[in-house]
Amino acid sequence: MLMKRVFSGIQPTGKIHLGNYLGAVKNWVDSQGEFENIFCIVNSHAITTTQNPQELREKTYELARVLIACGIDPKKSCLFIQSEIDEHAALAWILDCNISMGEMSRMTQFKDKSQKNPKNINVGLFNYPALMAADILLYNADLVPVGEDQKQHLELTRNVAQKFNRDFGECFKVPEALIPKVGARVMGLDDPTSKMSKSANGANHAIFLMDTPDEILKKFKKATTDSEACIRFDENRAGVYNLLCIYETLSKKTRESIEGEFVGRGYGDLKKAVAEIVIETLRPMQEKYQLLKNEQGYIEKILEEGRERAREIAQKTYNQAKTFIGLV
Ligand code: ATP
Ligand code: LTN
Repeated sequence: MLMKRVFSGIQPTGKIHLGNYLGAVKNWVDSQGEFENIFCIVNSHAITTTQNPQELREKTYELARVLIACGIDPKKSCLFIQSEIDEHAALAWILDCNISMGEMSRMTQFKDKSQKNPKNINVGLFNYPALMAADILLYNADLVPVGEDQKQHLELTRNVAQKFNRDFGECFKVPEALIPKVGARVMGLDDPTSKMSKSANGANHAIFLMDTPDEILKKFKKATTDSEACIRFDENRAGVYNLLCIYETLSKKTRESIEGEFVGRGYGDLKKAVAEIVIETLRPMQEKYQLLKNEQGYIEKILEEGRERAREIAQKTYNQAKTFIGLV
């Protein structure tokens, strides 16, 4: 039987954080044996917000190194850089012409990001979901493992694929989102009402995967909680709920047993326990990351092989789409 194909992407916009890991990357790593995997560093998406060119180049390779350190195995998964395959931007144009302004205007990420950065509201930011749809559809992905925030973009991807297939013939596979039951929406430690994000500013907002144990402990100690004393999974108490969910995902314990563990204990104990499990989870990745730093040319080689494999698939789908629509 043919393996299902997974495709997912991550932006090299900043340091990768615990939300990226629990919402997406952990699931990419865990399911490597089960699926055929294609993972993409989406640097063309990154330029929808202002980037320093030299830093963007560096962050792209740095992210590849972090992903390998997290457990992406180049023997099992294809890893490549989006801008190296021209077909992404080219298919996005074809999709643009098949997505209505109404549907695109409903995307909430555009509204959030343009509010956060009113000085650079560009057409690419508005159009971002069409490029994301192109990423996915080029590779005939069955499944797309992402965090909760990407659900709406996946719906748009499915809609445009279905519309294209209806109007021009069966060209695209209609993909499904794969959203984890826990960890799909890790919130900022300083503000548990907004999702942990690479582009947020607060010093105490996110746990980065390469943070030292000291930094991790300090950040958790300062995490916003509330004035109630009892430690329970209660979505209305966002700060404590966020800490408990992180603990739940990493400890793999049930909610009942976690609540039992913290009966009669205070927030200080909870914060310490969460910090410890995060530190222990990240330790082997941090060690591997340091080792990879010394392996000259290793990441470059993985990305080169990834590019060749990705190109083969992408060209085929793109040429098919061009034929269907009458461009060849
Ligand atoms: P930015 O905030 O700069 O837009 P980001 O932190 O959302 O960036 P992306 O590269 O856009 O990071 O996302 C990579 C993956 O991580 C996506 O699948 C996304 O759904 C997931 N993800 C991002 N933030 C979180 C979060 N706080 N909780 C769970 N998953 C998340
Ligand atoms: N839009 C996503 C990143 C992304 C992606 C993709 C995820 C770009 N292309 C394709 C899955 C599949 C984000 O902002 N997190």
